[in-house]
Amino acid sequence: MKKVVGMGEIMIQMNPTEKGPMRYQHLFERHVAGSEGNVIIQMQRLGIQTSFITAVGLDPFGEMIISTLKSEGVDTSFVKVDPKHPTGIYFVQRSYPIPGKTKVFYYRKNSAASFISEKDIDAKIFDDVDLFFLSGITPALSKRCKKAALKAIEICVKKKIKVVFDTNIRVNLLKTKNKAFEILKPFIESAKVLFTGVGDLTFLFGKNLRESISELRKIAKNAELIIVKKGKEGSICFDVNSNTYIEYSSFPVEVEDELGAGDSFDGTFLSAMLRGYSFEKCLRYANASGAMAVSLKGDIEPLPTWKDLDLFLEVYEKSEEKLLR
Ligand code: KDG
Repeated sequence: MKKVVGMGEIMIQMNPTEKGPMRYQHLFERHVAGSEGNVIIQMQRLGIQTSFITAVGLDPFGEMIISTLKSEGVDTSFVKVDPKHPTGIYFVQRSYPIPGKTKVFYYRKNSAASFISEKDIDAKIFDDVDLFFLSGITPALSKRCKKAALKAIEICVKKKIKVVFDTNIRVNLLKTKNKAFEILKPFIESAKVLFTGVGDLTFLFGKNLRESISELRKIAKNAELIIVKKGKEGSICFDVNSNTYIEYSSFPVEVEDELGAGDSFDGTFLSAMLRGYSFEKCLRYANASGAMAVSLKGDIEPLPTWKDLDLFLEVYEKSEEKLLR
């Protein structure tokens, strides 16, 4: 069985029962979410053996995160409980001021995860591992986190483990384009598989899509695959070895909460890739997964199994008879 390790911050997500401005929200649902954790849970759900490096506070929220990871089957041996710093929390505002778009309010400064340091990264975490996943959020959390993430990458390079990186820009943490380049560059350079999105490319390069991808390629010296998520416009996979672009269109669905779509996309693409599927098939499954993620609240709850994905694709691409009870 393939083994994958992820690293990042998982938080408590407070998602209001209603869409609209935060100032009028009274009732909230409590979820557990965090970009890299979402990717890892998606992969675990698709039959990959996973493990996650993170830190949570010594508080009930940290307990919720650990029990969620455990209940999903993710190995929590490398989750640190930090008695000095709290678990991060964030609030979600759906469909306001832009219909269909989600805005977030973070309470994550000095969170336990932002105190992950090099000493938390032990080479034995990576024994028999096939792939390591992290995103631009982790090194942006703090200088300590960046050093820890670089140490993890160094170990992976030595052990010939495939490094997968998603640029995953959070302006809230990276602030400016220059800071984003400074923090993300070494990770983009080391990645064998690189995920990004149209928003990230525009933020970094401010050019049209093809030009931005070729700018990114100049930095991504080790990348074999560059995958660009285009939301409603579908996705593109650039296969560096054969110099080919593969495109796949999206599946139109009603958007309830767009958070987590990119993560379910990544987790599904990687799981399909580890099964040896063609890049076209990887994109087809990943686009389906992203569509399923935006149609429900919460990041983890909508993450599909292979059976869910196959049913979704059959109904979307063929007929509704499969839905008969
Ligand atoms: O990808 C969804 C994430 O944005 C969300 O769960 C919170 O990890 C998060 C972040 O840093 O924005």
